[in-house]
Amino acid sequence: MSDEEEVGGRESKAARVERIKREKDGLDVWDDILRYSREGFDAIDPEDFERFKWYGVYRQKPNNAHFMIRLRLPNGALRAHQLELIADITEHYARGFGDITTRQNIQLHWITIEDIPYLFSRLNAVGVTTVAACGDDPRNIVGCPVHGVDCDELYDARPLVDEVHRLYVGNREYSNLPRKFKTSISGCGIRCAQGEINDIGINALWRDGEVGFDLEVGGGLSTVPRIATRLDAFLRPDQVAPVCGAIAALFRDHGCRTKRTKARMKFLVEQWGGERFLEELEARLPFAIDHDVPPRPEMPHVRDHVGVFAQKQEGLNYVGLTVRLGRLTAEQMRTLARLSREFGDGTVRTTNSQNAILTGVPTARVDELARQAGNALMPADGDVWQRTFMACTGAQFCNLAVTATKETPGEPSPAESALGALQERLGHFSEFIRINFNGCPNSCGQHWVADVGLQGVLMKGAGGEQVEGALVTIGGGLGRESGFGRNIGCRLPLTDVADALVRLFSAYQELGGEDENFRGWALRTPDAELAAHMKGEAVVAAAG
Ligand code: SRM
Ligand code: SF4
Repeated sequence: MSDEEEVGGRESKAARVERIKREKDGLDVWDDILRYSREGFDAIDPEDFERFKWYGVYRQKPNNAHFMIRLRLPNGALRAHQLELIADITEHYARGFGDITTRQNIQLHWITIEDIPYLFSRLNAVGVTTVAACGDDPRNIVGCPVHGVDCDELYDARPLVDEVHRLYVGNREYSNLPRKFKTSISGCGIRCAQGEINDIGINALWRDGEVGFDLEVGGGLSTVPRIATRLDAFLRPDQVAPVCGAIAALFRDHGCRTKRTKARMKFLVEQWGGERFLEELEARLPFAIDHDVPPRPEMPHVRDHVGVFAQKQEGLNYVGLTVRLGRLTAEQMRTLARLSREFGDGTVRTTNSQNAILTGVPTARVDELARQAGNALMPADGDVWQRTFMACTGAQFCNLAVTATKETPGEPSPAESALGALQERLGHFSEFIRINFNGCPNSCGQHWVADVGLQGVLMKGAGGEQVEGALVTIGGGLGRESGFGRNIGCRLPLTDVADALVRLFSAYQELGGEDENFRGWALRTPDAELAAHMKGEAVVAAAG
């Protein structure tokens, strides 16, 4: 179905979704879910599939009566007993595995409509919700996973995340937005919550000995990536929630509702510009915004919290563990929960780079914790490849996927093969290099902001047949020298991706300057040369 205006009298996708939302709010579908759970999959009104998203329930490909459920974890915060319950559900209802997502949530697949009410009642009983995890509403709020413990933190923004979460979730003021709406709030010293690629980015910063918050709006990825526009606003902590509410309302009232591809807030910000956006925002607030905002601090290229770090609480540490491609077995979930109880403070925090962090670990116990986590294949000193290699869901379950990423039943996993090849053939790499693998251009796995981005495409194979491949983007990143990856004109069959990555990083090791990082080398190396390295072709001919 076209996303654009009515085609040949048929309802466009945007018109259909808008009508579905008008006729019955997504939040009103719960009683129907209960009914369908009794009557079975075949009884489901196809239009209610759309509304199910408001409860974090999404049809999984190939749509054979199974669903993905997205557990909404504001700030990626979990208590051990919550993760133990998720592990039980994973084992008994989700075929044994779940994924940490790029918005710090956990997703489970293979769930049936019959089981949803029971599973949700168990999750709700331990304080885990799925409401507004999907749909045209405010999605999970990402935040710094080491809030409250990190020595370099400017402000513990967790209470603010919780306040905005309470404001957003289940609130009919925001349950019919033009499209998904993403918020990032943190007091992190390295801005790991990536405000610049969210609809709202709120980050702590200093001004004359006082901490306030920086506000940026209209960031996003997908097929039209955009870095958020910074507004002249210095917010006090008590202004954060009203500002988020007012921005969501602005988007609700002014966002595009006629084309799904244009219905994100970044297009409204682009159309209005920062100045008008701020005026419109202020007109909705009961207080004046302080416009005296100091320059933005420069952020490092490395923006995660993996590894072992001393906490601000003396004698305690947080330990960031690497989770391979974000995928956890039920057993690994139980191990994380157990380790957090035995060695830490009983919390497990998920990260937007699909990893997990345990906090409150006494110094004397760090080594044993790291040993046990390593045995469970979640090493704290995970090499850079496992630490930073991210992959979206891909064709295994995703309705929009062009290619496989993490896994396709019966076939080698392209992401796993590539990660394995880098680990085995290049071994330890001291530099932080971000490789993000997506099964289509939507960029759920954030390939635009990766050093090396892989975007699933269909292409011609050696014999002229159509094969699954990856289009390569290089040089993306946030923080210092931020920018989106550039298309270097290189498409590779998925079966060649592992070798191509090894060749690319080997070339960098050989040709990069002594103090030059991969980013610097990739920026100065011509596209054709990078592509030739990846394809194993003669570099001189390609560069010439
Ligand atoms: Fe996403 C749609 C998975 C983060 C941009 N995304 C989808 C769907 C629902 C497609 C489908 O119909 O099946 C995928 C569900 C497959 C499944 O079963 O898992 C899906 N998106 C994901 C996750 C699970 C990828 C991951 O492996 O981590 C992430 C879940 C986040 C969460 O927990 O809330 C995920 N998606 C993102 C991000 C990254 C982010 O938010 O930082 C983006 C880019 C940022 C942005 O929104 O601009 C993203 N997803 C999209 C888009 C493009 C939206 C657009 O504006 O055009 C779609 C397609 C759509 O909405 O029509 C999409
Ligand atoms: Fe699906 Fe594409 Fe998102 Fe991957 S990037 S989860 S393939 S929509």
